Amino acid sequence: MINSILTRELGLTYPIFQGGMAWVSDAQLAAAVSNAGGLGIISAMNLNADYLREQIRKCRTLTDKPFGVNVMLMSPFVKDVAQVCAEEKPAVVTTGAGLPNLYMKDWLAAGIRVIPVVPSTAMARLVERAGAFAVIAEGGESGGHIGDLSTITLVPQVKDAVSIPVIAAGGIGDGRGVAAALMLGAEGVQCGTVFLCSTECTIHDNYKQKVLSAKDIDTIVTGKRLGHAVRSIRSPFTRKYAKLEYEIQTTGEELEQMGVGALRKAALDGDIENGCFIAGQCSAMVNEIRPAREIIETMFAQAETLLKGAPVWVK
Ligand code: TUI
Repeated sequence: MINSILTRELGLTYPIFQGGMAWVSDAQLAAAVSNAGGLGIISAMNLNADYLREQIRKCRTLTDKPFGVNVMLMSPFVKDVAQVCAEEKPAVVTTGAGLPNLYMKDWLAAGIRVIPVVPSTAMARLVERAGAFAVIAEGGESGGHIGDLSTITLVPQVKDAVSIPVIAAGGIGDGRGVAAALMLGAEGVQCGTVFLCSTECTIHDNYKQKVLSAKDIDTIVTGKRLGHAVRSIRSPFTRKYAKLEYEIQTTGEELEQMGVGALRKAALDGDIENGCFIAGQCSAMVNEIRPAREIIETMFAQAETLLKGAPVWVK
């Protein structure tokens, strides 16, 4: 077994979080991951407080294990969603796409472990001072909104910058990634892409097929011009978007407008033409649809074998 402060403190069997993915991470997926011994996470995405409350309550009917909520800080409903977290008290709140400090006091007062995603050492230090239980150091291999650094450079630097636990995210697609993350100093991992193709994930089958057929160089980053770099699988949407993004006459509003609803179209409708199929660089490492439990168990069995074999390198 691979234990860490995260398994002990959060009551997990495996130190793995399932990323909070907009239009993907619902109560069903979160409960499946939590039941398998990881930490399932419900995404509050950019929907309202009622949606989140309903998903939290649904998750409680599906698992008696701890789970978390991811608050996307750019959501128009962020204040209400933060309030629902303080009321419903999930074991963990993770945050993304911004600074969570405004809400942390309320969450901490509710006894919630706050674990922000940080793209830099400066932000890691900031949230540590504000009372974060741990940080998720997410490298640019991830799907979705990404920072500039890669996982291999970010994780050790964040580890040196703070004394709270570090969870590595970005590009972790199998047990080799898990073992590497631990060697970089992380106490656990967060994975998103691998769970897109879990049996329990409710996204449209076209989305799963996009991930299953993706090759190593099939993801692309768009949105840099707006200051929101987003990694997704190459598609008619990314081709249109990338073309417009580099045309000088395109306005910021036009680009913003084009992105509206694109995640929903991918996840709910499986809209190959207009959907934005967010996924990370490890998409090509995902080759079958399997239950979340099997994904986690094979990943950690492989990591354990690798770590046990590590003395071979030392004379
Ligand atoms: O948040 C994510 N991934 C996401 S959010 C999302 S929805 C969205 N759609 C369009 C544009 C932007 C968001 C899709 N995928 N991952 C966690 C994450 N957080 N990655 C990077 C960050 C981050 C970036 C900047 C965290 C803090 C931060 O602070 C900068 C600041 O000054 O706010």
